[in-house]
Amino acid sequence: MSEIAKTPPRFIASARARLDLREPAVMGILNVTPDSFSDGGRFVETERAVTHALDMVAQGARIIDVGGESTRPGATPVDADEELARVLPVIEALRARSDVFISIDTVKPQVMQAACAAGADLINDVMALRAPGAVEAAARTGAAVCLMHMQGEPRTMQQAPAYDDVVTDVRAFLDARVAACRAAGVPDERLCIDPGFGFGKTLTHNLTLMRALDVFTSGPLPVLVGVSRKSMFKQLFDADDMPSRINGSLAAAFWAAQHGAGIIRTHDVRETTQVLTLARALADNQAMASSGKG
Ligand code: 8Y7
Repeated sequence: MSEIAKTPPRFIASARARLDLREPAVMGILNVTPDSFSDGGRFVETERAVTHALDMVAQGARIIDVGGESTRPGATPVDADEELARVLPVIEALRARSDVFISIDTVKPQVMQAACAAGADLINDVMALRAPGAVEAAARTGAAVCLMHMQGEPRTMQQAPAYDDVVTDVRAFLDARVAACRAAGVPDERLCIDPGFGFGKTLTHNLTLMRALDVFTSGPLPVLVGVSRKSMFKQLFDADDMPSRINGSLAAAFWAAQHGAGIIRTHDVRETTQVLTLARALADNQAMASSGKG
């Protein structure tokens, strides 16, 4: 591979801000689905979420991904009003207290629009803007967009995932969604792509995509990789404990960084930041020397 092809795109931009991706950015996951153990109400939940977000920023996150609807298989769908009631106060409060790049994890055009008006910079859509009106809504916001591949829908996607060739199929899907965005007037500097690990994929599909990550990172758009704590590690290790899942996630994050990923989505920001620090130190010993650690 040529040096040029090995150099992934250097940034992603919203109308408000530009995020430098010459070093991979850590995206911290912020779930704001109601906590059944909390009786403090929405205000308390908002404060707790913002505190967690600011902790993740202090630990190295450069993007916070705010999600108000679980995409786990079997999760209960929520309507747009409820989703907005969960995420908007968090986005507003976080934007008031931090300059961090804020991502909104949603598939609903109405939520995209309101979240971006409240200060979100990136629309992270596991449906890749396939909901009616989503491409147009995203184009209007001026926000960046992450287009993720998913086969099927969350409720049933793990029942019998099947591909002719998983790498070619996922690549073709993402190319088509990128084309739809370009046609709606979204410039490339606002786009990134994601093979969607675990979304309608067997363990073998996930491993095949990870092995072939260069197919995605050698293109013109930044690549987001999300493997944090996913059940692929439970299966691979035949172990059902959280430390095993985190170990797998961190090792996969290292692989992803070595293969040109621009954004790593994770629950474990401090640990993932350390992994990226190691990847950086191995890639360029000048970084260590100039940081005074050499
Ligand atoms: C991903 C994601 C989830 C991912 C992107 C989980 C919202 C499931 N996974 N978004 N969302 N990529 N872009 O286990 O892999 O975190 S939710």
